[in-house]
Amino acid sequence: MNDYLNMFSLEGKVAWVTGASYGIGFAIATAFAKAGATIVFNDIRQDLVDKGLEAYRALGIDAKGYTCDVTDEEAVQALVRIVELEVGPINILVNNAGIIKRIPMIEMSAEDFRKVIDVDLNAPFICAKAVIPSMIREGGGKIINICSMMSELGRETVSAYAAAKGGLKMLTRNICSEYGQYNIQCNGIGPGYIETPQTAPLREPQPDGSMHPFDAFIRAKTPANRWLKPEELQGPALFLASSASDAVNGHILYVDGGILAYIGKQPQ
Ligand code: NAP
Ligand code: GCO
Repeated sequence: MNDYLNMFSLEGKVAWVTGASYGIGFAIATAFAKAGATIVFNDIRQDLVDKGLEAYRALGIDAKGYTCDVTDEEAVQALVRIVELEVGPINILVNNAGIIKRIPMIEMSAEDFRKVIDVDLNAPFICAKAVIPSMIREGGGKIINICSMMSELGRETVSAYAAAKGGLKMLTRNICSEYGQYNIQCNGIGPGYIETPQTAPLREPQPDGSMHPFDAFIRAKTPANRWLKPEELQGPALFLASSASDAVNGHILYVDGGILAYIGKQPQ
């Protein structure tokens, strides 16, 4: 039994999770730490990093936190150099940092569109590019890109996000194609609708006390009939970060409570 569990061990590994002070990134990093990895995370503001450091400490995790904007290539390259010196070469990268702007497309400025593409698509390219050379030197590595339902589906108001997350799916396949020969596995996780600050506006109670209409919409679309929790991404992320998935490459693992398999709740 233990041999099987050892496949999921991250003992001795350094894992960098971007934007991991809270939310999905925090949940994933926490699981990696419990599996033995040293955790490196960054966030865009120092106060978020401090909040993250405190949250990790509260769980007994000695994470290393850095302030870094993942869209800034020079800052990312500098961060990776510092981490290599202070912690060691990065074996696992999770491109988690992301933003969404919910604006009807014809009302959206080109600047806002570019901003979303910058954080959700260009930054995963920048971060992966920064760690792949040392992964090659070290004989392999794991890259996990946090995709979305919007890697497959469209929805009103999320044109930039869908374009970025669809692009991230193809970046995942391309990193696999280009660097699989160096024992680098690059896979994606496509979360369904997860209870985090990013989706808080879609779950806000209404002035009359009723739930936001988006809540019923998502439940009707999800065979599990509920929102998912960040912790439900821990097992899938651990699988993709560990040697248990060494033959899995270029795959998007949708963790969506069944949304993509389902046409939606039929009328009663
Ligand atoms: P979140 O709660 O908004 O957390 C995202 C984190 O990334 C925040 O700490 C954010 O900082 C940080 N960040 C944003 N821009 C950054 C930048 N330029 N540099 C460094 N850090 C930056 O999001 P989440 O819901 O946990 O989502 C995490 C990932 O999963 C995102 O890629 C998201 O698109 C994806 N996802 C989420 C869901 C969902 O239902 N929640 C579903 C599918 C996919 P700030 O607080 O300053 O913005
Ligand atoms: C939206 C959501 C998305 C989802 C997620 C789906 O407006 O559709 O906020 O961000 O949470 O990405 O997988």
